[in-house]
Amino acid sequence: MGDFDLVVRGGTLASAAEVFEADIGIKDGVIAALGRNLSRGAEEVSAKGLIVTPGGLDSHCHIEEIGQDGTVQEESFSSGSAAALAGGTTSFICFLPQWKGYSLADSAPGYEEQAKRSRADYSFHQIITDPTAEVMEKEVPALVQRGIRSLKVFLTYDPLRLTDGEFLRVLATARRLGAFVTVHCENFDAIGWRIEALLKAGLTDPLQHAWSRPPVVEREATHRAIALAELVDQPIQVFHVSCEDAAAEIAAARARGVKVWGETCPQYFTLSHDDLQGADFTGAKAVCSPALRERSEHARIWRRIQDGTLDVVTSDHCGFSFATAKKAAGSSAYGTGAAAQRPDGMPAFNAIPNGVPGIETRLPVLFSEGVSKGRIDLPTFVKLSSANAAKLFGLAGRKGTLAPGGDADLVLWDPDRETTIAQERLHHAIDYTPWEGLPVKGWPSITIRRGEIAVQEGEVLAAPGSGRFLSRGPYALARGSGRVPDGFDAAAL
Ligand code: DUC
Ligand code: ZN
Ligand code: ZN
Repeated sequence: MGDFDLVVRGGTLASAAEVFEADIGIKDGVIAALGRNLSRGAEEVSAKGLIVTPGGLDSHCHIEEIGQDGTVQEESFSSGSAAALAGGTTSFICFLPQWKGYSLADSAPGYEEQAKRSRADYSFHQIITDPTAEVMEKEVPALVQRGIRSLKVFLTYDPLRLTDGEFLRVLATARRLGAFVTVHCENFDAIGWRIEALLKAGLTDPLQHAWSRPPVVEREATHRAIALAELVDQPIQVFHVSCEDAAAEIAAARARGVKVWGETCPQYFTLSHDDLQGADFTGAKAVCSPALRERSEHARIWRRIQDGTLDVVTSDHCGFSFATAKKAAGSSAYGTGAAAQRPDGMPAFNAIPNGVPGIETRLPVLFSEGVSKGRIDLPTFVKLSSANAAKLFGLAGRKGTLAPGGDADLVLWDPDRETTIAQERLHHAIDYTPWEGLPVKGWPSITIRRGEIAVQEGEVLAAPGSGRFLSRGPYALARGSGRVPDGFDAAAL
């Protein structure tokens, strides 16, 4: 018997800090040693000519989510996690729903049981849509005790959105408990007003989804979310930043010392209004919120990635197929308004469920557009794909790391493999990818999850149920800075 269960030998390792040559010795699912010429393992994998990064952590994806209207997003934990692993993501954080008018316990019963089918490790953000005293004073503290330490709020979508008063209540509770808060920032009333006018003008195409929520709508809500978080002194992450307007709000607040972080997604630096204008209603495939922007916005998003304002890239993966959801006047919470029909029988833009599938393509697109095109270096890729999310969500030291003691989640990248993204080769359960035909350079050859080969050359070997729930303990980053206006800490009462 060797010292190790598995040795990954001869690769170029990329961590969030450096790039170096070493073997990786793995024991009991954990990285046990790094070094040259490690002794033999019971199993050996050659990484010669490959780049080895920590496994991806997708800290924002919607999997098998059950809506208040009874609809279930089409991606199951089994299919979604197979797709994640095939694309180099070994763990993810998805959402526990709260239905308005329901306790947390009574919302989407059985959801946590379903998650046990995952092949990748997983955790949850708890969505709060109805912050009653019972929920905030009893259920959320119990949830945090169970290791679910992040809350998600929406400032738009009916029936998900919170008023400012409700949002403040969530922020104050999170601060008392040392939980983290993530926010979808768009102005609900502004969007509703624009939708009404667009429909009145007979403008119903998928492109008008973007017209209904231009950057100013996102900027306003981002500014407001940050201001309220600053008032409470509660750390937040602004989800899916799509434009410079919103990113600039985050950068300005960070410069003042506010604990705010910004996330973006591959759709915001690769897709644009052009994709919303596909023939035969295929523009619906690219409907997501915040909406896609003009192509000229991409360079600005890259600049904000490069300057660290946007320091996490997630998929915001959504399980809405073109045939069954996007074209079918989707009955989903992630749409805005009744299904006004068009003469061609397709739904008006406001009734198309919002969201794109991207859990499998997130890292290959980021690697290709970022590393292969020279926009970011390998340590930055690691920060964006796993290490920064691990810090923000209380998984540092366990995920997103190559250091001994961390989980042996690894991706062996072939940096020279050139291919095009094709639906027929993906593992997700959705019937399209918005990146169909995109040429990419760099692809995961092998994904290792906690020391086991989970995917080899596109073949998923990890079984449903082999993923583990990631319970998260207290951590400093989720704590307030101690700065409150006038020294009066209203959240402490
Ligand atoms: N945006 C999407 O595009 N889909 C799901 C939720 C969201 O905020
Ligand atoms: Zn969102
Ligand atoms: Zn989302």
